[in-house]
Amino acid sequence: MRNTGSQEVLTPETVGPALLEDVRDVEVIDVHTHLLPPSHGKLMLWGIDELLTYHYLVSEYFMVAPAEITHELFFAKTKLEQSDLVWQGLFVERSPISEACQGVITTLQRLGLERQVADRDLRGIRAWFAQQSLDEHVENIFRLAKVRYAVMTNIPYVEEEAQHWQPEAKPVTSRLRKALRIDNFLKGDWASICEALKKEGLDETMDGAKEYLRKWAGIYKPEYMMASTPHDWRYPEPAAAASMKPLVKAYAGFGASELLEEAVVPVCEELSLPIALKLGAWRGMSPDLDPCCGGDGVASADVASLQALCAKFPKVKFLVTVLSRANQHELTVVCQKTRNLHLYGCWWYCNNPSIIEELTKMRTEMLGTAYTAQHSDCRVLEQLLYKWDHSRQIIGEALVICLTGPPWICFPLSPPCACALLSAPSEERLAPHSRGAQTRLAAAAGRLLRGIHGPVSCKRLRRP
Ligand code: RAT
Ligand code: ZN
Repeated sequence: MRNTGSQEVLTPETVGPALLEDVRDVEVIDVHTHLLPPSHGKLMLWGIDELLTYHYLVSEYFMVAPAEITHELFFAKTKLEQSDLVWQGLFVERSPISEACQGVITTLQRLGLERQVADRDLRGIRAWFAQQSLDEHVENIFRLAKVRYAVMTNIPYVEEEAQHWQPEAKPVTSRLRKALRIDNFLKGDWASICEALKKEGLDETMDGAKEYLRKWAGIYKPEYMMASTPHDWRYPEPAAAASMKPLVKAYAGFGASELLEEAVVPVCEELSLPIALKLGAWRGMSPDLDPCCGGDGVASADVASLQALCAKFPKVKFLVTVLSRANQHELTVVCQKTRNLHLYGCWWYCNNPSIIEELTKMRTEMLGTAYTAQHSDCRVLEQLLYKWDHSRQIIGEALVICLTGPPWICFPLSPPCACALLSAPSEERLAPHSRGAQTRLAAAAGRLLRGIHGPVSCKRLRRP
């Protein structure tokens, strides 16, 4: 990366290439993934067969699969057989041009497997992966992708996962940090929360729920608590749920707003943890694809609910990303007005080059560098390579346009730096509002601005 401390003067001609180089080379922090460490055994997904059976690709495969390949038939097959089918359908019989297909190609190229790709030699590709020693391979991928560390998604009430954390926590590489995922709280799913409480020997009460969150925060030491909200999530909840008769309520338990206000928020305040929300996934829209995690669709979310939540709890830091392109502009405005809200990433169906480009330009125009441009959402280790390569290219190009496009010309006074949007340390980006995060964020923004625009803020001059 270029030395941001030097006084090199950039001109309108040199600022573009310098910025592209910075964005390409900066070591990023990946604030949301589904990666898990090698010590978690089969939960850690890696290798060509996991890459080919990524749910984006399986969903795409069913668009072109022969009619006799039903969902039932496909999901009854072994991973290897599924991967063969996807390879044949999307990479051999057709040109792999979708973003998810291109991703596999970029990944294999980055691993030096161009020849095998050109020959459509899946066997050769499998043989290469089989030779890798896992711990070294993990390190190699993070190094090649220039990712300093990635935040995992850790779900305490999924038994398969929990067994790796208690009674004893397995070792976790320093390349991975933790996030405590609690979708069932934001969903108001009291029945499943009670099941989890029972398993832990805790009271099935609000106090028990708080104790549960404290306990798992103690085990994970997470960067934040997080949840993807139901597509029709509202805060506060519509009156009907809130005004249930006491008897019905005793049976139904607590609603999403109550759980948020009386358990999640107090524990996050107590532990100085931010709350990361993902809005707009329509779970189970196509249940046939649920076995591969591909059954979810997108819905426009209620951004006003998010704004109401942030206003009600000004001491809590909220992080947010939305799935629907239709929500993006409204959300950006809300972020600009809401000091305890931080926008991150182009999520899932928005993680496509055309949308990343559009969102990066809009966000930079409206927020400057006060947002986190991207997260990868990787499920399979090697996806770090393509998700970051592709995003870096598009984000870099979008920033060049923001900095040099008409009708303004920008004269940065020292070399640009991409840290702002891709790698502000989580201590600054994720710091809870209540612990002086404003100062830290302001300082970070200042540094980032210094990075991009030089020690003196950028001079904007009208084109003559
Ligand atoms: O992008 C994905 O892989 C989705 O299936 C979801 O996991 C989503 O990212 C989420 O975190 O809910
Ligand atoms: Zn995710």
